[in-house]
Amino acid sequence: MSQLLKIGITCYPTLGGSGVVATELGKLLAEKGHEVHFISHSVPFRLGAFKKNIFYHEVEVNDYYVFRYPPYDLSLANKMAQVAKREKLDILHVHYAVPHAVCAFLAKQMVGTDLKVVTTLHGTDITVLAQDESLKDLIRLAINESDAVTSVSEDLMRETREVLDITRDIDLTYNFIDQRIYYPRSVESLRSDFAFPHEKILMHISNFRPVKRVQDVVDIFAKVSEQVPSRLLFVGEGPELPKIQWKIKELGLEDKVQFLGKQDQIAQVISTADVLLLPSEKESFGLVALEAMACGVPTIGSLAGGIPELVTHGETGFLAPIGDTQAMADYAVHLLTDESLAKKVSEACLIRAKNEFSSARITEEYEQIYYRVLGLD
Ligand code: GMT
Repeated sequence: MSQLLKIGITCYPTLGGSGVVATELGKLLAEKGHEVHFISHSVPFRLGAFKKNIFYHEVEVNDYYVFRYPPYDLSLANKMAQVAKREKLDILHVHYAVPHAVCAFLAKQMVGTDLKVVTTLHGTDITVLAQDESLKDLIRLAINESDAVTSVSEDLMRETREVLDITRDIDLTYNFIDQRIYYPRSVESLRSDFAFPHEKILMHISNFRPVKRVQDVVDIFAKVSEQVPSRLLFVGEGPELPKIQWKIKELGLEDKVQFLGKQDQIAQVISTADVLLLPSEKESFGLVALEAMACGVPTIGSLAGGIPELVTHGETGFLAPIGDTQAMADYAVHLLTDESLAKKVSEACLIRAKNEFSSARITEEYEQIYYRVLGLD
């Protein structure tokens, strides 16, 4: 048996794909016998029930009156160092360069070089923050000083090198799904709550940030619903939501569109859909498309970021240039009106999710990285 490790994990613990990936990874590592210590400002939302080998350390922020902004990052760095020393951590695995890799860098200065830092890049830290001159040099330092850096897609890796002028090795570790949670299931009764049997369901799940181009989702649906009896379900909440609600009203689509808000049981919700729409402007990976894929639901989306590394055009979904809502609508009509094509694509989705993005495979890839930086490989 490989050596069991003590691993600290820091992520954004609230909603978001990076928090999901970090938390699910921690749970899987704990199942394999490693000791996992989450260090964050609140309990990661996907942590679930109390489990063996999982610990949580809360970062308390000093709100002293001279501070204009409470120094969360400094408190986090200090907490990382304290936990690392007390628990004798081998690894600090941080998700997001800003501020987490920077805090880990500081923690390592306090603890010593035996503590190894692994940084996983998820997207926004590079595609948005690294473009900001006020943060760029700091992000470059945190990445260069990490003992290993992983990226969730080749596209993000390329962009990291380009934007930050970084030449160091970066490991590719795709997002993954736990197949005990994401699998195709019969949801006929749930489905009948949202659509008549002859209608198709299109779905969009996101945090409704401008980068998700949710208005394109509405445009695609407006075109599809002219040709195919269908419904559109929105899952999630975020800044663009009011604009979208207004647009739906303006187009007279209210009867065909429902907003489900934030949902916990994403696997069940996705299983009600015939197709997922993901027309993002930027998407380093697109975890939601993988979750759909594992449930046998294909994605129609944009050729943005890492999406083409996940969705194989013509096999497990269909992709078009960013903003080309006509092409995306045409693909949707094609898929939704050809039953044998839909069945073939759905089956291809299940195979691809299982073969390429299983939790067992990706967890092992992360473990290999930990062993490598510790000199245990
Ligand atoms: O998509 C978001 O806005 C959330 C963001 C996050 O911080 O969790 O997601 C990013 O990380 C996910 C997990 O690696 C990826 O699947 C998403 O593609 C990525 N989002 C963007 O690149 C916009």
